Amino acid sequence: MDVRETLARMVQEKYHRPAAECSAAQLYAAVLDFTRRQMEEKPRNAGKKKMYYLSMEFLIGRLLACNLINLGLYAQVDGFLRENGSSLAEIEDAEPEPSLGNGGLGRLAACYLDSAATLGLPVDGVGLCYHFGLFRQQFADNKQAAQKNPWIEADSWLEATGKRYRVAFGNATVQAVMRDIVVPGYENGANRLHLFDLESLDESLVPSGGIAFDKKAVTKNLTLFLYPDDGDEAGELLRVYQEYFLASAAAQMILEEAEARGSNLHDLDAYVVIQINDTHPSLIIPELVRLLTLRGLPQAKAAGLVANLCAYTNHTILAEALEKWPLRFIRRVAPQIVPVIRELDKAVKAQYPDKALAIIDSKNVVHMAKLDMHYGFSVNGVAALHTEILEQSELADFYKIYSKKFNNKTNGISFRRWLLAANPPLAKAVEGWIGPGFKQFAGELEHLKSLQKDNRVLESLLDIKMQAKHRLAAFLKANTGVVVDANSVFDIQIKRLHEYKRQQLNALWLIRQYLAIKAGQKPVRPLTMIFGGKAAPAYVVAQDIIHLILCMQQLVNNDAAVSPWLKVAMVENYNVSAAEKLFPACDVSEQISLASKEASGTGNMKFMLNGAVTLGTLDGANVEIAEYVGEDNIYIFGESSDKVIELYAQKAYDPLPFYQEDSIGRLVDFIVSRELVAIGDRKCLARLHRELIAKDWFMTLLDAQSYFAAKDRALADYENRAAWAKKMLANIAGAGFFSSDRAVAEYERDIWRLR
Ligand code: NBG
Repeated sequence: MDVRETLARMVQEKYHRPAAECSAAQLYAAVLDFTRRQMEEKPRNAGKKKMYYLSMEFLIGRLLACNLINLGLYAQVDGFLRENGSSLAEIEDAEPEPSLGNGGLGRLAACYLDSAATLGLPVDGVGLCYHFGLFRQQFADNKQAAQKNPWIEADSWLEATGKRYRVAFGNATVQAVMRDIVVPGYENGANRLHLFDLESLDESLVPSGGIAFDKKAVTKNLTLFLYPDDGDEAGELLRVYQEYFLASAAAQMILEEAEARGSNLHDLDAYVVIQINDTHPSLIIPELVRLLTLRGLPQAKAAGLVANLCAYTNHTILAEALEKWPLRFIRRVAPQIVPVIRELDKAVKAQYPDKALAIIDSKNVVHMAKLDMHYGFSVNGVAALHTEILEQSELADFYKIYSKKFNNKTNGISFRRWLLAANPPLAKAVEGWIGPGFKQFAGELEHLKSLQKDNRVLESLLDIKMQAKHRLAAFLKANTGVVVDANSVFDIQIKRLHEYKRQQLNALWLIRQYLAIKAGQKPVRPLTMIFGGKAAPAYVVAQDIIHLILCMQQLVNNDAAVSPWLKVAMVENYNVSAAEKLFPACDVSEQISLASKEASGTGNMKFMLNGAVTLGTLDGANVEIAEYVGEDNIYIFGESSDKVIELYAQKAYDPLPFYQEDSIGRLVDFIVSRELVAIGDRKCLARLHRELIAKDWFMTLLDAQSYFAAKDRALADYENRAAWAKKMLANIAGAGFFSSDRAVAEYERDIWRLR
């Protein structure tokens, strides 16, 4: 096929004019058609046994560039566009970004689909087709407002499959329609992402301007939003409805496909593996048992089969994410699975009288993680430290009885998206230095280590970083209105807003820097502090932290004595597309969670791969990053996870003594200073101030001094540009382990065993 000729013809047929006369949106739509056709021609990864990655979230991001890279067509398509006065980078902005995920968990799912397809494994994703996704974030009055985020257009990656499944609820029956997105592997076959949509969905339930809707109208609202507000009972019930909708449609589809591949259902575990991504899809377990018994299998046999084919990944130790549903909720949503859950629980209780192990507790609450651990053959955490914490404390009761089920799978990221697509200049330079092998075998990045003393390499690393900072500066100007200096240090914290991630700690450092400059202590080089992330609408403290950062942004950037030395830019509606611009341009990567609380983190990996140096606690995958780069190439601070776990166990943490130290207290008090209250909302600021002093559940003040010292050290080191470039190189060279190809290969070797 001649790519240019085909594209020219397709554009002409679609728009009756030559490409040079088409708008970016028209070119995008034509290239989309072209790419979809190429993807459909890819053979589907196949095999007797198939793996289904079940997840409420798939944060796939824009697909055009990555799909073209995987098809090996990027350069040719870009060439065609350039000949016609455009480029891929230019038309890319016409692609709406689906926001089918919240953060790391959903993005991980997307990276794993890419890697599984690349490794030729028959692995399909299964999730929901939310029309308005997670909300779109807008800033007004220094606060976050939530809007809907529609992404489904006439021209889209979605394909109709014609498949429909009936899902019966207690009070209604609905149809789940299956829509597919093809997932092409890098120079390999393709898989599918199946997204179930509610046939009777009614988008008009959501008035424009906001995200409120009738949460009780489940036959019309199920696939409107990801994570609708669950602050009340109707919201909680809606979550259970969504979860059962996914579980039931998925179970039916999986059985249908297994039979088509030759299973007689009694041997289902030889045909199917299901990875349950956090507890949200756990209802697949009772639903499969129910369907199998309806097909004539005895209950015990069905339960045994299901326990042999389900595997559970835990993505957090935060209690709020280990779901527990009152049995009465499940009875309302899907009464037919209640007897099944009771039977499963009864069998557990007969074997293990210990109350801590029961699926249904004495208050008639169903513990989803416990269901997964009893009726699954594998339980994994997502970084070495996280798995250790699961085994030794959070899930210790289960580790005692099921130690063989437990295993670790440290997360990974797709190098195609986070290096090849997001940072072409760096990818090209690396290829020039060590050859193209790293694109398929990420471990080859290690060869970069031998170039540590090569000044030309170090200089071009700095140069590539500078170019990326210029590109980000243009993006920040458009997105936030803030004009930043590419010569300043770019310090970036991008991730969901949550107290355990401690954006508030970073904000205290910002206050400290602001006050220092006000007092006449100018730094040697200006600094740009960049933030990005959404806060759950019902999470008040997280909203208050956003408010503080935005107020500081206004205060700092408008102060003529300070702004030449310090700028703040909080990206609005942080998403995958913004991330692709942010990661390549970062100097200092903020990974400052309270030790023990960040299960893994994956942004930390994207930063290191793009030559940023981590400033972080020994938490999640930071621990492994530190091992791979060596202590000279990372800035570690703060109390250990052991110490933190002990403080929680003994209820021994009190922020007050820290607050009483003047060097910290004056920063905390600045939150309610005259300057800030004049800009912001006194109530929000006072609430945050009080929270830090009276509760500080995630121990911000505990690590403040050591954080400040480590950050000061990093900024001082930055001035030795050659030494810093070596740190950058060491980070890129050490990143190979964090490829999702490695992670998925481990899942295959230890859990899925598809081959
Ligand atoms: C998140 C963790 C991250 C981790 C990702 C992917 C949830 C519930 N968990 O630390 O907070 O990197 O999962 O495993 O979103």
